[in-house]
Amino acid sequence: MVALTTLLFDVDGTLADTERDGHLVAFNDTFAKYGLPWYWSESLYRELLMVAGGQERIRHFITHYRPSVPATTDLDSLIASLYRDKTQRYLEIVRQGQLPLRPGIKRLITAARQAGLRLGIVTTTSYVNVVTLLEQCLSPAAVSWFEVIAAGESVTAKKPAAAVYHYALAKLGATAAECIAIEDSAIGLQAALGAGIKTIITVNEFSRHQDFTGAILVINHLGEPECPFTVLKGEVGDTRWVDVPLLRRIGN
Ligand code: XBP
Ligand code: MG
Repeated sequence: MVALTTLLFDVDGTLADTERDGHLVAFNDTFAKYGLPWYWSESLYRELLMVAGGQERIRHFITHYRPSVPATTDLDSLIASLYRDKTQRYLEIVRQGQLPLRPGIKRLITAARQAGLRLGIVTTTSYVNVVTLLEQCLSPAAVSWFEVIAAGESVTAKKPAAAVYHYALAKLGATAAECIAIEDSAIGLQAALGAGIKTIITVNEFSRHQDFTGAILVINHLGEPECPFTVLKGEVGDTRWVDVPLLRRIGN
């Protein structure tokens, strides 16, 4: 039996519900700014979220949904430029404080630090997006609480590839067996499982109907004493929110 030493947090959909009120708004505002007749509805975005990474998602949209694209446009530079502007728009939204942390995130991170657990971030989004969200929502010092921030730029193959989790483990000098990942999506789960890491899923509006086979626990959120979680899959006894004792118990 290997003792739990490390918690690895996904970002989008896990730390905060960033997709609908953050990334999706930023994508659509950017399309409008460029005069493109593209609009991603929430139901379309649910499908597009199966492709991780903003640039990859835009490219997938162009290839599979065949929207009108200016005839003279070099696709690679259009995508790169859209992504740059979309990131600026997203950062504005984060800085305006419009994306609160999900239930239990602040409490669990605080408790994990007090218990001496190591913390890491493993995400598909960019480093600047992570840092801005952590500083805005958690604490101006929060970046220093995480020993590794494995982000979109850290690896070539994004989730569901396991590369970003392998990258985080290597940076930490940790084994998969001593970690638990907290994710919100099937592609995040596949990435963590691909690296051999036990994974808890906190579902959200975009991911709740996905396949979470292989997760050690599936819940609606991490829970708070005044707002307990609902267990969708897994066994937690009498526990009503994710705390360090529960993690130690189910992590073995
Ligand atoms: C979620 C993603 C990202 C975001 C958009 O990442 O797949 O692509 O939707 O951010 P995770 P970017 O759940 O791994 O945190 O546009 O910066 O990619
Ligand atoms: Mg996610």
